[in-house]
Amino acid sequence: MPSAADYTEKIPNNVDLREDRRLQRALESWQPNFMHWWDAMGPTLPAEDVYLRTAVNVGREGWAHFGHVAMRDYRWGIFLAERDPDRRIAFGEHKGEPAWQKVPGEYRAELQRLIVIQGDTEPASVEQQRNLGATAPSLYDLRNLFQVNVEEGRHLWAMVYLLHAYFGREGRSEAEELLHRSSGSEDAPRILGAFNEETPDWLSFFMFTYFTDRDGKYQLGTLKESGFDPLSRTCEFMLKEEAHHMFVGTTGIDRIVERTAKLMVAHDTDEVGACGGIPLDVIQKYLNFQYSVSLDLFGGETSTNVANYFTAGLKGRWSEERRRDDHKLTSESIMVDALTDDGQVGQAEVAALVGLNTDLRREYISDCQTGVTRWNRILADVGLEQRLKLPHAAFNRKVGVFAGVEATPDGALIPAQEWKRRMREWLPTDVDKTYVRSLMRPVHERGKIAAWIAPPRNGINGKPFDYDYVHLV
Ligand code: BYC
Repeated sequence: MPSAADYTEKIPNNVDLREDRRLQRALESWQPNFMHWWDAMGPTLPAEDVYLRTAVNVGREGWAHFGHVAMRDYRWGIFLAERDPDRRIAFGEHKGEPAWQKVPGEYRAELQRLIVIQGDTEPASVEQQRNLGATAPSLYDLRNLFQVNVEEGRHLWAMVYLLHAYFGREGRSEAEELLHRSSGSEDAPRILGAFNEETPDWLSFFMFTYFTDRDGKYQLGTLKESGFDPLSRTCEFMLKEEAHHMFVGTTGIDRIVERTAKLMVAHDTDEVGACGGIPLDVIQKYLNFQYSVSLDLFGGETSTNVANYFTAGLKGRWSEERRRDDHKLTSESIMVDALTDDGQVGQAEVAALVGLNTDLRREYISDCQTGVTRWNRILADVGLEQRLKLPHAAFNRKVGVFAGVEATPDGALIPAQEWKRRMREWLPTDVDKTYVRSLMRPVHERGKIAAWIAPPRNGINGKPFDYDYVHLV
């Protein structure tokens, strides 16, 4: 299996697509539908070209090529990480058996479902972010937005390839549906909750790329462990692209906090709205929102679906191979969040297999905390005492054990009436959103940046901040 991408083909790929004419024809007939979707639902700001990276090789050494391209001419393709011919399934009841190169008949439905759910999130995020170009704080940020967008488009291709190549007619039909559902639609919404929320401003965008793309990292990490080798290899390569998306989120929030902190110190006030910054309490509310909707993406604390996926070898754990247990978990247990009989937040012991969503969510939560620690260091470094924090797992949840209760960010359960009265202290209000939106004036001039965010430390691919990352029409 070659690892270099073949760009002489209509659909760039490293899977020898030309050897399978039927599959090639099927994908080539999906391609115009994808372009139609991109034109209708993709970025709305007209740009002549953008300084983008394109995958050229999936190997370790230099997989990306950088250059100015018209976004519509971006070469969306199919790239799988290199195949390990000796790979074996690392967990579940098939542990030790050779990884599957074809879909095992008995797991067809479950695998297809996982691939469809994963695939559905990719175009959804492009739809959510489509209008942000019009209010980009700099050409550097605009370029990063477009990079994220084209790569989410490629991730859709990654899942569509699997559906076409391995799931026959049903797979092709699901691939069509991925272009028909749309984020926030009344009739045909995207499958998972967070992907139907709006991303109306850049603070939301950076929170999304920090918290929600990070769910992507963890879910892809579990699918990378899959016994179904083509899925594993697809996810492995997607994870490389995903790292940049989270970088955009982490450093985006760094730069907002940095600017806010500077204004707080310079004007000796928390009310930095008057000087064009985003107040820390508004940043905290956006964080509360995006984190809580992202926690929902891990499903219920206990789930028989996830137990079945694991036992069957379809979806593993984060860092499965580094875990020191039997990788079957048939006799282990785990403590999960639960409500006690007297209605308090507590813990319950359940079989480890049904608690695997909790296991993954915990990995995710501790990773999320690293960003918060980093942002708090920025505050501490300028001598401020205020701190950001992750809200309690019970806060603002719509999925799982806390879906039916209301909780404060500290995890105290409160009556619905009190929640209604106080939620504006914790979640962005219309006034907060209107204020943030009022700051979102485009800065499309080379080397300039909006006043509510600090410039980045470095440019992209060794280029300076004032590089002409995007040529607008
Ligand atoms: N919204 O048994 P449970 C990314 C459903 S992000 C709506 O606990 P399970 C990206 C659930 O489907 C990563 N419905 O669920 C990021 C089930 O339905 P059925 C995306 C929800 O199956 C940024 C029922 O509730 N990839 O890549 O254990 C930009 C019972 O729930 C939700 C994946 O998620 C929800 N939030 O776990 C671009 C990986 N949560 O069976 C891209 C694939 C649950 O009763 N998906 N439900 O009809 C999975 O692994 C699992 O399906 C889930 C849910 C983790 C999502």
